[in-house]
Amino acid sequence: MSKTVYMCFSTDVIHGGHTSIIQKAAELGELTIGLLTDEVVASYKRYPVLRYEERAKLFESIKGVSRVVPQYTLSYADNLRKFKPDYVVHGDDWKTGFQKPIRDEVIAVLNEYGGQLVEYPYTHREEYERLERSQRAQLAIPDIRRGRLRELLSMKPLVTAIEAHNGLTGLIAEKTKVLKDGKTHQFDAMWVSSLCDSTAKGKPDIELLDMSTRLHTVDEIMDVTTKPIILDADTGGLIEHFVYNIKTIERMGVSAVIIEDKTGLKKNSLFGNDVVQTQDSIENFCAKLTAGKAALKTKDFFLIARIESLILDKGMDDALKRAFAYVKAGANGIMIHSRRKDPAEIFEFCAKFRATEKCVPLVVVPTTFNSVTEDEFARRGVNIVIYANQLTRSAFPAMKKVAETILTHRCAIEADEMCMPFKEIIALIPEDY
Ligand code: SPV
Ligand code: MG
Repeated sequence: MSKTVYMCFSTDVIHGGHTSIIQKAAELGELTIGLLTDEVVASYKRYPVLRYEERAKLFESIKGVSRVVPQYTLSYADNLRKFKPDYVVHGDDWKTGFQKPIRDEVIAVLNEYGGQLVEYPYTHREEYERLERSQRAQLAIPDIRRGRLRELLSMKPLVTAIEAHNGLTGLIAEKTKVLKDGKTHQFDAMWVSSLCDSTAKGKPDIELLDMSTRLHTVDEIMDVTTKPIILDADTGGLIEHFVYNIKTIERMGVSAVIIEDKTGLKKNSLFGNDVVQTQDSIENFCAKLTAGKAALKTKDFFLIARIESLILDKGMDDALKRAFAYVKAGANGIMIHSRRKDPAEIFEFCAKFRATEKCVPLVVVPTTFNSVTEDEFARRGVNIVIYANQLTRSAFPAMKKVAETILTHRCAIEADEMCMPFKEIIALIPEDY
């Protein structure tokens, strides 16, 4: 009986190195390609420029490939137990580094039934690296970046975003990746927070930074990243100004803007009723949403309405009434905010909103109700989780402690163990685009 062979691929750029290892694998027996699904590729590497169906066609057309099947996790385990191939073929580059635990698991699963791992020397191709860089550069183009949030929402039950307020925090949002239980995790998107943008500039979060300054921050982040951006546009300002600003924001390649239903000198929501805050009328805020929607030029962009009723103790009924009115006025999504540690009111809102609105994306910012896991939010119908300020809140005490340590010792060596070598920091920074 002929032998069977299994290989896994994620790539949307096929080069000679791929085809030659495929030929060698096909000589060992009937070759199945496990192709990582779009969701896995996006969490493992970068968002795929070609979607699964197109990548599958590419692989099916290569001589020696007998079939292509989806691989739903970075871990091979499920597919190996299902297909029980005699051989798994891979380049020898995964013996160390990020993929080593995946390799270890492949060997363990093959041992369960007597399969064998066959490794060939990895061929480093400069041409591939160049193509890969150009694919990444494509992802940063405004017209391509903008639509990615919508694509991610259609691909995954829950999309995550982390705050970025400059190029460096943008790079952390772009590049941070962890491997856990055979899965890779990355943030899907970035949140350009008014609170953190203002704080980074030493200013209060009272809509003091003008739109040009905020968009300069967005531009700085866009310059070095590819992930989609959700912009916190505070109240959106006057309707007459908002209709111009939203067009600029959309044209820049931002994927979503969130505006909150407050008026006047807005204060940060986490202050709640400790400061004077006024909520907009439903009529006026609906008019702002409708006017904003009318100004848009693409179908990719999300205008998301943020409800402050729970922040301002106006009650659940008010929050729900507003949510339904805002959707009717044209909002493409709803953000519900709360400053309680207990997530009960958020969960109640989600259940009641979802009972009527099955598809409208629901956004939460779990700064205070931070014990809730992403899986739990997804089960309750949430689509976007925003980690709105954690990078600023972690960097600030670290910087303060180092400044105090240097002042205390009047020498820098004691602070050294708290500092990362600059060599490691600049490893994040792209050398070319
Ligand atoms: C921000 O990050 O600026 C926000 C979210 O608006 S919050 O600070 O929780 O109001
Ligand atoms: Mg804000």
